Amino acid sequence: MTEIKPTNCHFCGYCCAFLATVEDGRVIDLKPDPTRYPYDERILAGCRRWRMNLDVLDSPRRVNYPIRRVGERGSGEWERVSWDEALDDIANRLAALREEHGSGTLASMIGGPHASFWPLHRFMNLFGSPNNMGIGQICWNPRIWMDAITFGWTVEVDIRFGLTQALFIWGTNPAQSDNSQFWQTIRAVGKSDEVALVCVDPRYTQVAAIADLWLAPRPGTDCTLALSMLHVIFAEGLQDQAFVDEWCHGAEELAEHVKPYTPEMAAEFCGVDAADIVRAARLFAKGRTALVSGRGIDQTGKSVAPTHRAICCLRAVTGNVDRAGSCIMAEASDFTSEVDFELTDLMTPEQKALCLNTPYAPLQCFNGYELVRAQTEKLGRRLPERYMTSASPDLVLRAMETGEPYRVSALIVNATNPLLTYADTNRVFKALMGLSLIVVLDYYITSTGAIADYILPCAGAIERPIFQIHGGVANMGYGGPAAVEPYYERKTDYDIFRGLGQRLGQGEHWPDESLADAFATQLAPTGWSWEDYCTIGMYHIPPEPEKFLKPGLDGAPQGFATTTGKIELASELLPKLGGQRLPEQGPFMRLCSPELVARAEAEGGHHVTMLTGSRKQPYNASMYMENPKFRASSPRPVVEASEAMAAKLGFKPGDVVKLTTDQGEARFTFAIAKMRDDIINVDYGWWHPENGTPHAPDFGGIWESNVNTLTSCALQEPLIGTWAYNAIDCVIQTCDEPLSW
Ligand SMILES: Nc1nc2c(c(=O)[nH]1)N[C@H]1C(S)=C(S)[C@@H](COP(=O)(O)OP(=O)(O)OC[C@H]3O[C@@H](n4cnc5c(=O)[nH]c(N)nc54)[C@H](O)[C@@H]3O)O[C@H]1N2
Ligand SMILES: Nc1nc2c(c(=O)[nH]1)N[C@H]1C(S)=C(S)[C@@H](COP(=O)(O)OP(=O)(O)OC[C@H]3O[C@@H](n4cnc5c(=O)[nH]c(N)nc54)[C@H](O)[C@@H]3O)O[C@H]1N2
Ligand code: SF4
Ligand SMILES: [Mo]
Repeated sequence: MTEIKPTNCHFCGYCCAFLATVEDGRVIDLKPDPTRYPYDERILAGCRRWRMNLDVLDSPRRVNYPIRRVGERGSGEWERVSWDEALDDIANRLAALREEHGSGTLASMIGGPHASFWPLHRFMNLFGSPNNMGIGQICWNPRIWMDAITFGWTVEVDIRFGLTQALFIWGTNPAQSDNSQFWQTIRAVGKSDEVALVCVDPRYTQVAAIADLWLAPRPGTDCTLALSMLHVIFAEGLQDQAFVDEWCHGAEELAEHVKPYTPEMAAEFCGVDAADIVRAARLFAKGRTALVSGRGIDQTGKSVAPTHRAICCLRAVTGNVDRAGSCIMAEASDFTSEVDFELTDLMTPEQKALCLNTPYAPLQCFNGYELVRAQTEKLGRRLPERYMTSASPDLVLRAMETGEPYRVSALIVNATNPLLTYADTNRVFKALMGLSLIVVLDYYITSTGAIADYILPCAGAIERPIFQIHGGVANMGYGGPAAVEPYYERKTDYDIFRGLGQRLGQGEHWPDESLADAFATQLAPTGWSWEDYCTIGMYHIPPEPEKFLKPGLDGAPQGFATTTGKIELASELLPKLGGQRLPEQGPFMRLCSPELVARAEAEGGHHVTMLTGSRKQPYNASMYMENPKFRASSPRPVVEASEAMAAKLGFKPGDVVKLTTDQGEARFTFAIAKMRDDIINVDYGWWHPENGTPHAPDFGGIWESNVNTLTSCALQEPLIGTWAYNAIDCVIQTCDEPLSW
C-alpha cells in the first residue's frame, strides 16, 4: 500500500517540511511540502543537502542494531547484541560505577543541535551527575548569558524594510552557515539603499562582498572595536538620550569608561582604519539597527563575555533593544519549557555540589544559574539549565585523567563526534581510552564510536518526530511527525534514555511511552494537540516589541528583569561572580610555547594567528564527508591565506603545509582567499568516513588533517569557562609528506 505522509528533514536547524511516499513502511520518495511550515522555496532552492535524505535513511554505513565491542578498545571488532542485552548491561555497569565512585562518575558529551537533548539531560539529572559536556560555552551560551544579564532576557534579530536602517553582521557568515534563508534576507539588505549593511569579519566573506562597510579587525579584538564605537557615540552625542535616561543603568560610568577607547587607539589595536570605526559608530546610531553575531565572537577565548557585553551596550545606548526593526526580546514559551522538561530541580544539593565548574566558571554552574534565574524569573522566564551549566571539558577530562576531585569513569556520547570536533584531540583520545565504559549514540560508526564499548543505533529525521525549540528561550517550536517507524532496530534517543532510565529506577519520571507522546505532553499547556501541531508544523506566537513599557503586576511599566529593573550597562550582577562591571578587552589565548616557535622559525616556519572551522558548504562539521558529489566539489582540507600572506610565507596554492601547536600537528593543502594579511583560516572536521569501519591506529584518519589536534580547551575565561577556536596561534611550515586526500 502506498501512502503520502508528512515529515521533516533535519540536516540543519530549519527542519524543512516534506511529504514522504511510503510503501510497506519504507520511504520510496520525498518531496518538499508547501502546505506546512517550515517550508520556503528559497531555502530548498539553495539547499545542497535535502536530496540526501533517502540515501541516509538506508545508507550501508548506518548502524542498524546495537553493537558491542569485542577485543581491545578501538580494534574495530563488534558483535551484534539485542537491545535488552545492551541496555541491561550498560545499566548494570553504570550502577556499579556509581556505587564505586559516586554519581558524578558518569559524563556525557553533546554537539550541534542535531537532536533534542533534554532526554539526555533528564537522564543525567536523575542519575545524579552534573557532568554533561557540551559545546554550549563556545556556541550560544555566551550571548544568551550576557543578553540575560544585561537585558533580563535574550533578544532575537528583527529586520524590517522601511524601519531598519542598518544591519551589522558581526563574526558570522550566514552565506555558508545558514542554509540560506537568512542569507537571502542579507542579500536583499545588500541590494537595498535604505539599509546600510556592515560586516565585521577578518575574512572577506560573501557578506563582506556586498556590504557597505567591511571592518576586518584582528581576530579577538572585537571588544575594543565595540568600545571604541561607544566612544564615538558618546563623544558625538549620538546616543538615544531619552531611552538611556529612562531605561539604562550606568550610562555615565560607561561614557567615562570608553573615553580612552579613541578611534585612533582602537585602530592601532584592532588593525582597522580609525575613519571606518567612526563610520560604523555613526551607522549604528543612525536609527533602528539590527545585529547578528556568531562564532567569530563566541569562540575567541578570554574576551568573549566582555565582547558580548560591549555589543549589548551598543544596542542599548542607541535605543535598539526590544524595538521593531532592531531586536525583539523573546517571550517565555507557552509549552512546557526545556528546563521543566529536563527535571533539573530533581537533582539533590549534594549532586549539584559535584559540579566541577563551580569555582572555575562561576557563571556557568548551578550557583551562577540561580543568581540569573532569580532575575529572569521576575518576568516569568527561565533559561535551559543544563545547557547553561554544562561542564567544562577541561575539568571533566582532568577528572578522567587524574581521578581528581573524583573519578569520572563512564561516558555517553550523544550526537557528536568529539575526536574531530572537541578541542585537543590527543588529550580527548587519551582520556577516553582510559575509561571503563563508553556508550555512543549515533547513526554511524564514527571515529569516536570506534573507541566505544557500545554503539546504539539512532533513528534520524523521517523516522522520528521533531519539535525543535531552540533551548526553549522563545515561544516557538517547529517540525512534525515521523513518516515511518525507525528502520531495522534503530531507536529514538528518547527511547534509549528512557530504556536506560527505567533500568536504573527512574521509571516514574519517564511517563511518556514515546518521543511523540512526550512532545504531546510538552505541548499540552498551549491547548494544542500533537495532531494540531503536526498539521501546521509550527507553534509560534511572535513576540511583541516594547514589552518593557507594558504594565507589570503593580500596573507600572514592567521594565527589564535585572537587579535594577533597567538595562544594565554597568552590571550589578557580574561583579558578584568576580566579573567586570563594565566590559574590558582580555588577553589572547596562546597555544605555542617560545621553544616551539623558535624551533619552527629555525626551520623556516612562521608563527601566525589562525581562525579554525569557518563554516563551508556542503559539509557540516565532521558530517557528509562521504558524499561523492560533495567530495568532488570540495576534495581536500585547506588552509587559506591572502595573496600577500602567501608571498610572505612562501607558499603557492596546492602546497602541502604543516601546522603545529603545543597540542599537536596537522597537514593541509594551501589555498588563496581574501582576508586580513596577518592570519590564516583552517578547515575543520576532516576525516575519511569513506574508508570503511574506523579502527586503530588512525580511527578513520583523525591524525592527519584534523584541526582540533592543534586546539585546546584549557579553561581560561573566568566566568563561562570558554575556550577558543579563533584568534589562536600556530606555526606553519612546508611539509614533504603528501596528503591522503
Ligand atoms: N576547531 C573547531 N572546532 C569546533 C568548531 C569550530 O568552529 N572550530 N565548532 C564547534 C561547534 S560550534 C560545534 S556545534 C561543534 C559541532 O560538533 P559535532 O556536533 O560533534 O559535529 P558533527 O560532525 O556535526 O557531529 C555530529 C554527529 O552526530 C551524529 N548525529 C546526527 N544527528 C543525530 C541524531 O539525531 N542522533 C544521534 N544520536 N546522532 C546524530 C552524526 O552522525 C555525527 O557523527 O564543533 C565544535 N568544534
Ligand atoms: N555548512 C555548515 N553550516 C553550519 C555548520 C557547519 O559545520 N557547516 N555548523 C553549524 C553550527 S554548529 C554553528 S555554531 C553555526 C555557526 O555559524 P556562524 O557563526 O555563522 O559561523 P561561520 O560561518 O564560521 O562564521 C563565523 C565568522 O566569524 C569570523 N571570525 C573569526 N574570528 C573572528 C573574530 O575574532 N572577530 C570577528 N568579528 N569575526 C571572526 C570568521 O571569519 C567567520 O566568517 O553554523 C552552523 N551551520
Ligand atoms: S538541509 Fe536544512 S535547508 Fe536543506 S532541506 Fe534539510 S532542513 Fe531544509
Ligand atoms: Mo555550533
